Amino acid sequence: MDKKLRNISSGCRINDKIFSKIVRRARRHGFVTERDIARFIKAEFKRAGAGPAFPPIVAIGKNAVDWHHRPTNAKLAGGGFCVIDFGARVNSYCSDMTRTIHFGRAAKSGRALYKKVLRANVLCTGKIRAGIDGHEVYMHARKTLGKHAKYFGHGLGHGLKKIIHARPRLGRKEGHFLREGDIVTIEPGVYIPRRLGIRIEDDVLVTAKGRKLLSKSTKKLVEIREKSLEK
Ligand SMILES: [Mn+2]
Repeated sequence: MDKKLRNISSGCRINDKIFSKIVRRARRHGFVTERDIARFIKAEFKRAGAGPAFPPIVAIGKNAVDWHHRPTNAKLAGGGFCVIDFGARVNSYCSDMTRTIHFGRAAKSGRALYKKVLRANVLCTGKIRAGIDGHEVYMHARKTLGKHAKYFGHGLGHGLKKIIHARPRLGRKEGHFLREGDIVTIEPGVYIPRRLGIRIEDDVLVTAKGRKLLSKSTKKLVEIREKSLEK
């Protein structure tokens, strides 16, 4: 296995472990604000002997409309969808994962929207293979999102190397052909102004025959119940 794959795979494993710890702690009401989760992620990177590939993004409710949101003291409880975007850096190599969880019970409409983003994530990942143009996969995401494509304002993904936003790009520009051994992100998102943001991002290895998913965290919608509703 080459150095890049070894280190990014190890970053992905660290991300998976951290995400499951976040969910466990959130269920015990161990986080009050966005910053609490961001702080936890950074501490966990350190524990794992890794660093951050970029400053973690934690964005609750309408804060997630800005997909580069910096964590604030905004309260999480009952705040709706929360985008958590982070990646471990291992021996300089960057990994990158996003999960969106829900604080409080999700409404039917929110759940449907989440499913739509998840569908784009899964279907686009299924299109990854050596030789395909990243732009084609990006266009497939737009098609899958249908009427919500207008709320998907960023690229579908990017290469991962020692820099976080590397080539090839899966976006508006044509001619970014994927090659065997590339590791790319697949990160469709929907951002409804003044309301919410949802993004689901995995790291995917391009293989000769297709692809291998390196991010293994669950993509089933996680809902964090409110304290007052517990018996
Ligand atoms: Mn990314």
